[in-house]
Amino acid sequence: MPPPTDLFPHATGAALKTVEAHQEPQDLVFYSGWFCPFVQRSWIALEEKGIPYQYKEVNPYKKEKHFLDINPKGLVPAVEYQGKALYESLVLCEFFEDAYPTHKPSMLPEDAYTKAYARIWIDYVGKTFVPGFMRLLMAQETEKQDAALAELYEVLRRFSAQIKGPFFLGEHFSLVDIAIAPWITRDVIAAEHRGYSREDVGAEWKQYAEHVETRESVLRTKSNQDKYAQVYAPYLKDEAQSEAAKALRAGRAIP
Ligand SMILES: N[C@@H](CCC(=O)N[C@@H](CS)C(=O)NCC(=O)O)C(=O)O
Repeated sequence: MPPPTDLFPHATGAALKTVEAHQEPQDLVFYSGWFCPFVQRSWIALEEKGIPYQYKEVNPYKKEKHFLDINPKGLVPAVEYQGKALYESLVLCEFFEDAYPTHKPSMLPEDAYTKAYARIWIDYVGKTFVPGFMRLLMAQETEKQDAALAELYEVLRRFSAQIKGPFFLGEHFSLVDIAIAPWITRDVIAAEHRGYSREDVGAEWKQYAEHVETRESVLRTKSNQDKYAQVYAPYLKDEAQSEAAKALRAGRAIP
């Protein structure tokens, strides 16, 4: 199965309009892959804050020298800010906060306790939810799929029990919501192929997911659903060759 960017080389739908609106050179160059949920996190943050950026589509699977010079891990998202390179989706989101303090709203709470609390749940999304979601898609035998689904429901129920509503921390759309939003956008794949349903997680989760997926910044960074389906096809057959898929298969943390 070819990597996603060979299947389809650029964003579609609402995300394409956003790409087209961000072609002018800027201090911040955003190296993106339209299909990537980690990219979508940083992209949502840029859109929320109205930060000027130049969008550049790269194929991270090609590991071209120019891109490896920017991110030695060879993964999107990455940025060049005034000629200096940075990467890692959540690090980038926090960098946007620090480098553009006048661009509101802030994605992290002011209060020190609440900020640390938010980071606990951001960490939970990255270390517990995202691998759980991928394991569910990659599971092949029925028993393994059932076990992965039951585990994902538990993971999401623990998260849901903390949702204040409409967003995780209440009225304030924050980095916790951004951290998980791309997988809410893509959970239809798990629904169509692995028996997942938002209702089965619980009413809080379903309502929360609806608030997050209809947030303007989430919609503006979303490509057409049929294109995501193509991207996930190799995961569903456990044939994906991304660094994340290889790490999960080997029982390692995703890079
Ligand atoms: N931990 C990284 C993960 C980024 C990541 O895995 N990006 C994928 C696309 S979704 C990638 O660039 N894959 C290329 C590869 O696996 O070779 C982050 O949060 O930015």
